[in-house]
Amino acid sequence: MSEALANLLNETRQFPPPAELAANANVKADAYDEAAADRLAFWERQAGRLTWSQQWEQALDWSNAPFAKWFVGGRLNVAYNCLDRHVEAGRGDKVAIHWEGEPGDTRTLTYADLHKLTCQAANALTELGVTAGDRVAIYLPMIPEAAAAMLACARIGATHSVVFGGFSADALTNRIQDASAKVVITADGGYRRGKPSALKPTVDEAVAKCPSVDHVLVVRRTGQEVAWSEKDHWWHETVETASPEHTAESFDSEHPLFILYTSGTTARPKGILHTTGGYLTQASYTTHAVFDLKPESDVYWCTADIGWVTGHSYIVYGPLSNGATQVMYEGTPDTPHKGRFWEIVDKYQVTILYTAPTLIRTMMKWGEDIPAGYDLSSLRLLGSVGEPINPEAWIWYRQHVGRGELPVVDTWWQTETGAIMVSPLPGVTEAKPGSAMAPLPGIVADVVDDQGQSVPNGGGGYLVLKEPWPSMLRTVWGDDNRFLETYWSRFGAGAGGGSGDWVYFAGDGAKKDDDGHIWLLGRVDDVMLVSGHNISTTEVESALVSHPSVAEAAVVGATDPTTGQAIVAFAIPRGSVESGGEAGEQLIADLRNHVAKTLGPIAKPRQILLVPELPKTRSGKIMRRLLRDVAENRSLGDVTTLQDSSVMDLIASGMSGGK
Ligand code: 6R9
Repeated sequence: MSEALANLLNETRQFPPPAELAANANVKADAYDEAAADRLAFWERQAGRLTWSQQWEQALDWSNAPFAKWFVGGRLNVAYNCLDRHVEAGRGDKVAIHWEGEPGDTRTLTYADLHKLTCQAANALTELGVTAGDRVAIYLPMIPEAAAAMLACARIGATHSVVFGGFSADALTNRIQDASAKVVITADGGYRRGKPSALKPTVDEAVAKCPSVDHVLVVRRTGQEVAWSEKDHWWHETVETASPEHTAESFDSEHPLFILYTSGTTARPKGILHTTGGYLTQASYTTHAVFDLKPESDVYWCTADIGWVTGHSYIVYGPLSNGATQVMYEGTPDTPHKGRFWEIVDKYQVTILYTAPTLIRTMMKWGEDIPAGYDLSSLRLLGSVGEPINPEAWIWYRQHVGRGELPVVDTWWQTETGAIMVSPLPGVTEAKPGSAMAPLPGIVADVVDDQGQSVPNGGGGYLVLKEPWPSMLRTVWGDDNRFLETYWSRFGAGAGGGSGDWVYFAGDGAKKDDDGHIWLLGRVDDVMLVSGHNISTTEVESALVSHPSVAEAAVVGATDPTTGQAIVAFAIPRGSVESGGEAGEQLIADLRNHVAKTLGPIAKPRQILLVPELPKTRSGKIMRRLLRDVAENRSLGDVTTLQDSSVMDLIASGMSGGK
């Protein structure tokens, strides 16, 4: 067994919440005590924030662990909770979505508008033969119809499987087949990087191999030419002509709400199954607690795509169940110019912004002059999700987007957890840049060593969850064994030992600092073993990003005859930094010394390459596996999930001249 993670980074800055936010926060410090006193009663109170047509009898049935049932016997309709109840309470005229298309076209949908569209889509799907329990695949750009399609499925009890619009025909085919989807909802195309990008041909190719699909519903977005078959129906001829009257039926709390395939940086994607009552309870509560969302006054913007879990929980179900007004944007952050995001914040007076570290680091690379050119004074809270955020990127975000005063909530969670699990509370926590801090009220997380023992403060190991939570995945679609093996067989009862308690293995490395706060250190598969020490890629990357010349960095362990593995780093210089020729050589030497000085000599990279880009998944996570291939001079593995495959050519050509 290898050593626990070496604990290298020593970040001591700490930022208390602004006094006014703290005084008016939705959730205060007593929530932790309340939840600790009686966790299930706490979650029952949060479930009570929703409207149920039938009260549950039991908060949690864990008798068949790790297969959970939450709010047993309760019945509710998710779409009713996201739409009807706001309309019925007289808030139908409130804006639900300020939509901004990439070319600059806009639409405003009130709660009444979104309710109507959802009811029409529900009627149209029913007309196409979709009934409760059927699966519907959704392959759409970021347009309001995407939210309406998801809500329409929820409304009639069909289980949706959203597939990111950038995925290939093969990826779409596999996902449709795995779930035996009956209907696909798509569009002719969407706008990306300044031009229409087709979707329908990909669906045609996939559907040809998917006999389960009876119908394809097509939204007209770009007006591109499309091939047409007898399975195809235009959304505007089917949905928009359907009756807007639809009464939402209630479903069992454990009715399957959606399947979402994990981005799977390595293996075959897993269909993560989420159900109704528990999922909505936690998605809704965390939106209220972590973003301190005030539906009367806030304008919320989550920049994720609905093809990812962040889009499910924090564009659709969390914000809408809370009655929020939000911004939805179709396109890329640099179209038509690099200030597009800040222009949108300024235009809609966004108050809460939730984005990803990859975006923040890209903005760092482009330079602070860009956000400085816009009025960002409406913002009051900033969030981050998707990867560990390097302390320097956190500070940059707070400084250049948050005027040096806004709280930043670094939210750790996964497709599998369904909702945020470890995060500061913006009105309570004295946040440390780079730390997700502490499990939210009602969540029991810990960092354990190889034997599953809780590590002391200052120690490193694996992040685990020690008690079930309402929005937990219920299984891997069609593969209970994979569910058991992947998440529950590493520690605790599932490993055949321990006290009989079930322990969820998240697959992330983590450490506890001297105060017991949690720092995420990247996927366990990415950890490096250098001269017998487990070193996290995240810490070395954060040390590199803390150098004023570096915007972004990725670090991998490459086989080394003396040290077992050696650290190889890929770094993107900041916008104005000179990095060619001698200046580049000098910068590399400086960076190696900088890492050694920050983290200690054990972490000094053997080699650093200055590169213009890094390989990322389409959800913005760095694909270290491919960089390992480059560092070890292997031919590249599967590059199909890369956002931009030409990046690897750029990096490989830099490599031949390297070292
Ligand atoms: C929500 C989402 C999950 C993996 C997760 C971890 C990484 C997400 C993070 C974070 C450090 C954070 N991750 N948030 N790592 N700090 N705040 O991203 O879901 O796409 O399933 O990815 O993302 O490695 O295990 P998903």
